[in-house]
Amino acid sequence: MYTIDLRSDTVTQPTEAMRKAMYEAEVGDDVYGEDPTVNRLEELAAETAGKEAALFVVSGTMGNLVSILTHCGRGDEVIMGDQAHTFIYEAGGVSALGGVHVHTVLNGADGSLDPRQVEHAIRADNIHFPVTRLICLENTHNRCGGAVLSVDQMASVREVARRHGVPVHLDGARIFNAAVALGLPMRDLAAQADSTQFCLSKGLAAPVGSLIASSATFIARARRMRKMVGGGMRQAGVLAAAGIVALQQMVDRLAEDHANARRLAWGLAEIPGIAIVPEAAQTNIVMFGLSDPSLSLAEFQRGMAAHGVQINMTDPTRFRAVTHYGISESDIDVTLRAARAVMQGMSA
Ligand code: TLP
Repeated sequence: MYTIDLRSDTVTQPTEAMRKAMYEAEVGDDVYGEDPTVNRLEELAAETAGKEAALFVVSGTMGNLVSILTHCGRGDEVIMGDQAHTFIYEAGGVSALGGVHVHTVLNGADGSLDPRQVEHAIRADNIHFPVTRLICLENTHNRCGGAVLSVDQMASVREVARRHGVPVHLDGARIFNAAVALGLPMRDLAAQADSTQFCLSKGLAAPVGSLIASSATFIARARRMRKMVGGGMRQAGVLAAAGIVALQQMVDRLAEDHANARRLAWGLAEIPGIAIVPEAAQTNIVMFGLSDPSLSLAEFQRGMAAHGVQINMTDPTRFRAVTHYGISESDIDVTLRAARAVMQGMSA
């Protein structure tokens, strides 16, 4: 059966151009710094992000882990949103592996952090407290429905951080979605953070990999951290080659994913029984629920799967559908017809 996989943009398949570049990639041992394709990707990533240097890592999770371990020592504290991917979905790695203490502040529904709350969370110099060493932002914000943080929203947190001498790390897994939605170069967003990680293997469709971008000294230290967590790769140029294509060819087309997400959100809003705020679909993520609390979300999910449409349940009350390179406008129309049929069946 033809399936429409809206579970995540991580399911994207490499493009023809990526496969060709992977086949042809010139490679070497990257732990010796001798893989020319990895070096080229890291230079391109640094330039794109407007930073001095960049480091290729295997995943977004490793990008955040290595960045946080580079910023923080054992017993230090990192402030992040209570809906942050790093807090919820990264297996507690920063605490388990780095002994880093996580201090959450509430995320707004728009993914933002209130700068006053962040300032309140920064610890005073007192032997009872851990030392606040880092503040993390996420843009776009996954659990807040792909919400985009504006430059001003980021800058307001940066300003507090700077006043207290605390650096900012950006989980920019989908930073290009934010940049395309805002019509800005990605570097304008990265400029609001001291370090950022961004993913190649989400909407940009590369098979593997993320980059950390920051100052040259930070990246040199992060390189050692990456080795420590087992992320030193050898002939990784075969992967980096796809990443170069991702950065060069796949950014502007994210606008199509955003248009498809809007089409899905506004279409779902017309289906009786679906609870959604369609205006909230700013990028490629659509969150929705069922308006009748007695109806089973699991049943709806199964019904959609029976029509060949896969969606994820983010929590017991919400579904997440993510548009991406493998999803066309007509797939959205099929999805909407399936949702209408499933809702009719469930309410009958
Ligand atoms: N998110 C995945 C799942 O882990 C939930 C997804 O399907 O959306 N930061 C953000 C904001 C992310 O959304 C993700 C992946 C990561 C970091 C981690 O990236 P990977 O999966 O490459 O480790």
